[in-house]
Amino acid sequence: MVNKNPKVEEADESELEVSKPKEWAAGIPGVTHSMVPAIEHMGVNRTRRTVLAMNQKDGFDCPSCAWPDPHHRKAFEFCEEGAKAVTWEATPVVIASEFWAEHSVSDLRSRSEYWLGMQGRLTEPVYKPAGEDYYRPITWDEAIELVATRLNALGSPDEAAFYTSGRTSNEAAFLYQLFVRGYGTNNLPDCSNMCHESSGWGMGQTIGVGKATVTFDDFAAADLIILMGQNPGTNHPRMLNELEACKRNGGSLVAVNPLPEAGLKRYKNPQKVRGVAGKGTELADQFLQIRLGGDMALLQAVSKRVLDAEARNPGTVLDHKFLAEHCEGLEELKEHLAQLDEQEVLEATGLRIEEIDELAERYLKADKVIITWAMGITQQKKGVATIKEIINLLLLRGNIGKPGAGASPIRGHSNVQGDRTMGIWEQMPPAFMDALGKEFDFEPPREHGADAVETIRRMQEGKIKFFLALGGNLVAAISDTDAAEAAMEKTDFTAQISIKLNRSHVSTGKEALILPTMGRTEIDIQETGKQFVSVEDTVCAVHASWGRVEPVAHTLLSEVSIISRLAKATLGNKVNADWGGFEKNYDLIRDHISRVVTGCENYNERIRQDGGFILENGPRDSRTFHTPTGKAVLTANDLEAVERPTGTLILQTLRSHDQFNTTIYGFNDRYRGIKKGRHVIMVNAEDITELGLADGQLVDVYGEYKDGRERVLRDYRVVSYPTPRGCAAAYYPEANVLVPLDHVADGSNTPVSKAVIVRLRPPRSAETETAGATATVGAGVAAPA
Ligand SMILES: Nc1nc2c(c(=O)[nH]1)N[C@H]1C(S)=C(S)[C@@H](COP(=O)(O)OP(=O)(O)OC[C@H]3O[C@@H](n4cnc5c(=O)[nH]c(N)nc54)[C@H](O)[C@@H]3O)O[C@H]1N2
Ligand SMILES: Nc1nc2c(c(=O)[nH]1)N[C@H]1C(S)=C(S)[C@@H](COP(=O)(O)OP(=O)(O)OC[C@H]3O[C@@H](n4cnc5c(=O)[nH]c(N)nc54)[C@H](O)[C@@H]3O)O[C@H]1N2
Ligand code: SF4
Ligand SMILES: [Mo]
Repeated sequence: MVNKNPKVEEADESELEVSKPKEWAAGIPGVTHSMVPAIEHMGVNRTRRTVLAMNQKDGFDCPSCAWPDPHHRKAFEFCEEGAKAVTWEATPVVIASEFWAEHSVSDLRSRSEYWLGMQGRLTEPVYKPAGEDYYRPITWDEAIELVATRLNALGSPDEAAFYTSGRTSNEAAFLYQLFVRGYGTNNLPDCSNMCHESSGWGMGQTIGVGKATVTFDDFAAADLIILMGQNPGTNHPRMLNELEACKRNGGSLVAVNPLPEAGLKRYKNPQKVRGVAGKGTELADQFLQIRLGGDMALLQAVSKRVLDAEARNPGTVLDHKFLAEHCEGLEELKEHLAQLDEQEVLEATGLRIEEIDELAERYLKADKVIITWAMGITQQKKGVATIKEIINLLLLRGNIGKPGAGASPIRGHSNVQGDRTMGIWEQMPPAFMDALGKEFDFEPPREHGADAVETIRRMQEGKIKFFLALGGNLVAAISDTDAAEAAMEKTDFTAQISIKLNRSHVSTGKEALILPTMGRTEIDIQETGKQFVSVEDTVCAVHASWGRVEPVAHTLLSEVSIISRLAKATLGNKVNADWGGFEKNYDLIRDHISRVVTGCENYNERIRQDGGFILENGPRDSRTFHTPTGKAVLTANDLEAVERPTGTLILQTLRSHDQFNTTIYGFNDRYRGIKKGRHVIMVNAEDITELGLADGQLVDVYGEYKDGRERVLRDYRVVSYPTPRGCAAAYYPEANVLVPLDHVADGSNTPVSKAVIVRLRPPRSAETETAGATATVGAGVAAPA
């Protein structure tokens, strides 16, 4: 292993390069872009053992996104983004013991997220005592004892919160929630609270299950796939294979997005000769460049057209049999949509009537329709209601519970869905709690716990004093960065189980602990031999994942080991669980999962089947809807447009091509033509002119939320970009500074990261320089609010 800290160059934002956005995604450049750094960082052997084992049946599950694997695997079952994630994790560079004495926490806090992540893998537990500015290495026994002592000293279990990020395996997640509930709280915030929480509620309340109602094969079998609020070319790259397959089978694709994302337009499949040399496959047949937050209006307008078509030709348009047998609420929906104001729709969407008509015609022509979506839909104030509108549109023509059709939220983290199945949720239903209590002979707490936003609020109020994280980087991922950091610093004790350094290790409680763990790529050997873990992808397929390379250090413990030891030290005999046994043999954990988690019966046997198994899903398998009436519910939802005062813009925060959430791999957003920098705000050319700005100039970006707190991103460069008028985009996590903690989606409490009102002003840095530097900024923009 490489025991020295590499020299890491921070980005020089003044070197920003901008070129035209790309028209196509993937192809050979995608693969070479990933393989060169892989070999450079890991050498040929480690690259071969990791990248080539990725997504193979005897290998490990790609730790990046939650896109599923095909039944028949090729030799290369990965994409550029998967290779980057693996290179970042399996790098042999480790943080040496001396690092901690050389860098104070204050020094580390001045570094960028990129710099922190590039220091290499964490290998030993380190502890920062209260009042000190340095971490120092301690033993595992000391670290475990410290957590147990602090937890057992709290006045109430609800003074602690236990976060989970979606890379954690099913086995670790199951033990973690047992530990937390055994300790006595449901404060189990997770990354899903900031991600697909709106999908869970929108689907749960209408069709009784918050998961996709499609299988992998349905994509290729669909007549029409409508992709909403999603950038698959970067965030789910191998999804493009299935979109291509759908086209090849005669299906069509519609993309609804404010940005003309490369992966929505044209795809060069790196596995095919045509993809290497030719022009690739034309993807979207129709591209609707919608305004931010306009989807709910669009969906209502399309459903209204479907109902109008039925009124013109009674009995021929709706799926009457399905609606009569399986659904309720049709009359209410009809009544509600009859009132729809088309002018309001045009304003909210920014689209032309003909574009909406065309989409409705495409929908009516298709027998099998899938609608997919991701963060462009869920991270909106009306996210839950918008998802209910997706369900409305699908139900009208029976597009749920038949092959080639369905609702498909596309999950983010590779196992975020599995973690929820295992009980990582602050509001698990009573039936789960009953089964858990019975299995382990204890009384689980019944009161709902705090989600991610609520956890920060309770830290602000001094009610949550202890924080433990199983992966992730909550301080950087949650909204209102400054407030979140202050809240975290107000706590007494924070501990992070992590593989690499990040912002959450340097914005800590008074005492802080880092517990390094093994990644999914690494071979996990315990007393009874080699262990595997299991995960669930976005289409409910559960399968095994086997590490394939030597762990970067022998001091590392697996997540299962760390949690078992923490639980044993903290709980003693409070729950009837063989914590020591779990660590030695993960089959024992899976035996418990079989008995507690519905759908996971005979888990050990089924997980060993070729390719794993698919969890049951009522709507998908048998049109069974676990709602109070047993029927799927068509819902009437009131429109609410995003209001934009004059002189402001609606900002969305999104991912570049060189990052995984808060992990920054590099400074290029290749498909969008933005290179060597991240401090940019993408704005429509006409808005740039109207606001009196110049393409390429620096601005300060101010949040307009009126709660007395100043929110600003300084020295951002304006980049002219084909986004709709009035809409802008900037990269997350940096832009989280602008998202207010209280700006959350109705009904899911998810931060509204895709519609923040901002105002651009001349940069403060320029005001102190020559007057000439601000000359290009017009009064309309410069005027203070
Ligand atoms: N390489 C890579 N892969 C990842 C991740 C990563 O960071 N890097 N993150 C993972 C995670 S956790 C997640 S949740 C997923 C996220 O996957 P995405 O949801 O694709 O991620 P975002 O970058 O947030 O992109 C949001 C998309 O929605 C569009 N959009 C924004 N607002 C609206 C709107 O109002 N309406 C419509 N119709 N579109 C809108 C944006 O223009 C953009 O194309 O990706 C996962 N995969
Ligand atoms: N403004 C804005 N904010 C957002 C979003 C947005 O679009 N805009 N997106 C939201 C979404 S969709 C999500 S999912 C959240 C993401 O929130 P998180 O899941 O909290 O963040 P990540 O950046 O994925 O976490 C990365 C860290 O996880 C640790 N890690 C990586 N692999 C492992 C592992 O195998 N085990 C352990 N124990 N640790 C590991 C590493 O130390 C790494 O630094 O952010 C949300 N925040
Ligand atoms: S599509 Fe997602 S899961 Fe598949 S290899 Fe790429 S990053 Fe990994
Ligand atoms: Mo996510």
